[in-house]
Amino acid sequence: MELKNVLLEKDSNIAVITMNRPKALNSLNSETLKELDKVIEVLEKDSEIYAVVLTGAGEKAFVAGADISEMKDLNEEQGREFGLLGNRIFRRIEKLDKPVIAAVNGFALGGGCELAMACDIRIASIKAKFGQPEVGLGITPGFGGTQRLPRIVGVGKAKELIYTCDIIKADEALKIGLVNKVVEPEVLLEEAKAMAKKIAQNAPIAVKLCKDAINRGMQVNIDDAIDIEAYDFGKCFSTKDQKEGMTAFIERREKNFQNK
Ligand code: DAK
Repeated sequence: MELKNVLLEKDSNIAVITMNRPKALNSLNSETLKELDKVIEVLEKDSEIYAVVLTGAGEKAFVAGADISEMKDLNEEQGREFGLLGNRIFRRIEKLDKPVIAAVNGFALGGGCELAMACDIRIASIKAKFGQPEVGLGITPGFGGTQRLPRIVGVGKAKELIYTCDIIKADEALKIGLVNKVVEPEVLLEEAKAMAKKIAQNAPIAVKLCKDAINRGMQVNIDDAIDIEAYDFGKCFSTKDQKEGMTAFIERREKNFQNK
């Protein structure tokens, strides 16, 4: 598949995905969603990539939501199909076996905010703006907003943002825990890549298992969650990287992880 709306670049052990429809503020039409799906599939199979950065092309938007002009005339069945397509891809990002950092460079509205929330970590430029404007368009958030936003910022704040369609700036997003960090626009990508590189220095399988344990553990009761952690902890001892990490510590030398 030829990619034009979504770009993928690799830089040693990290990958950068760029949503690339700046004329329409990187909004998500079905073509873009299908390209994103393809890119995620490529990354799922790439054992040399340990962390991913996801950003938007241009200076204005990360992703300004689902494409309203495409959605406008959908019937009930087509609307459901569009929603299922987006949800399947966002879930695929959430379950990807490497951390994904959203570098939010501008508007992250509707499906754009939902895309950022499907990532593990969000770093925002001071120019970023977040919101779920769907009820103002006569729809509910359709790509997980009603589910992920309350899990990230708490039920009360999520309800306020979703019911009012308020658009909040990066500093407010930081205050409510929607983003991890706010930086100047010129250094956003650099900061996100630096964090990705820092993650990529650690044992990739251990990082992957942490993502799995946190994501699955947050959905179940604490006893089951601790079982998930114990199982993933045990799995580490079947890896060469666990032996390498501990041996390097004892021998006081640099570690050399191999994702094995
Ligand atoms: N869709 C399509 N085109 C968009 C767009 C969008 N979401 N956002 C912007 N654009 C296009 C504009 O139409 C314009 O195109 P031209 O007129 O130049 O051809 C170009 O991008 C530049 O936008 P503006 O001229 O409007 O730029 P401004 O700086 O004046 O305003 C803005 C920027 C971000 C405030 C404004 O563009 C805006 O309000 N955009 C819409 C934001 C929004 O409401 N986003 C949420 C979309 S709803 C579901 C599945 C999914 C969803 C729901 C249900 N199921 C089926 C279950 C998700 C829904 C959403 O995401």
